[in-house]
Amino acid sequence: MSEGLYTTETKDFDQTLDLSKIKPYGDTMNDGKTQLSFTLPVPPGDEAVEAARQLLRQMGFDNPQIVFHKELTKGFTFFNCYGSYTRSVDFTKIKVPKVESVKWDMKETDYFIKERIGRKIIVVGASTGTDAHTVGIDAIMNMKGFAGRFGLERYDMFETYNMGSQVLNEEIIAKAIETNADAMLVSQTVTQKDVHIKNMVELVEMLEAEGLRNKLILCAGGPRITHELAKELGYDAGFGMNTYADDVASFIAQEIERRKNK
Ligand code: B12
Repeated sequence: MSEGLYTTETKDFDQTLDLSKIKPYGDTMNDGKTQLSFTLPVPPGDEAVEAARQLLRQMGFDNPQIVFHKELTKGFTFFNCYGSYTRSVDFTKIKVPKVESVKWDMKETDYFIKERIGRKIIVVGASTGTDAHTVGIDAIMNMKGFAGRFGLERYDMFETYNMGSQVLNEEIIAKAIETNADAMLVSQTVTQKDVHIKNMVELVEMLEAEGLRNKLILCAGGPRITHELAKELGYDAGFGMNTYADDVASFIAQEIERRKNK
């Protein structure tokens, strides 16, 4: 066996990591290798594959490969593709607004609330508007929690009211008034036609009209919610995917303390 042909040494590969120019990693650094899929509104065939290839080139991919395609329904073709992405982003310049609080676990948060606030924090939550997705709000609020982290119901120092899904803004506001809530948790999963924005803005307007906005800590969450978006829409904080009750519990406890000291 000739030396070198089967060598596993990596010295020939590009190993340069320049954070000011990052691009997708496939097999080796800076190769730009990316997998993507999309559908075109044309029937399958050579012309469809060529159209997909040309689109990939226009998107900035070198060596575009269509590795799979299949008719989805009459007149529509689905593609799986690979290509080497040619552009890059400057990772050192990226700034993402984040919720400003120290993340504690359940025991630490309970201890802080007991010591510094001296009473239970009351929270109402729901998946609002027409949104029927309950898994996200349950992950945050229910006893069992999510991925090995308990939800707010499990905390000694939170009193929680999870109203479920498809709850109208009027209903969650009424519950906040009835329970004298400190915080309101709104979950929004469906974002088609920006329905979440309309719904979230309407809630803020209704709270302002009731003179309640400044009395409540208002948090939004969901797979497409960012802290930046939530702040823009008039919320105190926004939480996206991979959030745990720990994140929002720490934030609420610390925000109550901050407001006390204002
Ligand atoms: C399960 C599911 C359903 C179930 C919901 C059952 C239930 N009881 O919840 C059913 C079948 C009912 C359903 C229906 C629909 N669904 Co659906 N569904 C899903 C699915 C597969 C999983 C969602 C989920 O449970 N995720 C797991 C949880 C744990 O994640 P999460 O919600 O992101 O929550 C986390 C964070 O976001 C955050 N979080 C969430 N909320 C909150 C709130 C606060 C305050 C905080 C702090 C944090 C927080 O914390 C959570 C834990 O980390 C997704 C696809 C996917 N794989 O994600 C589609 C998906 C969400 N559904 C979708 C759609 C389009 C629909 C329908 C419109 C389909 C239809 N045409 O009928 C309907 C809508 C019904 C309605 N009126 O809302 C789209 C949404 C697209 C969009 N961006 O708008 C998705 C993305 C599927 C897709 N790719 O098209 N769906």
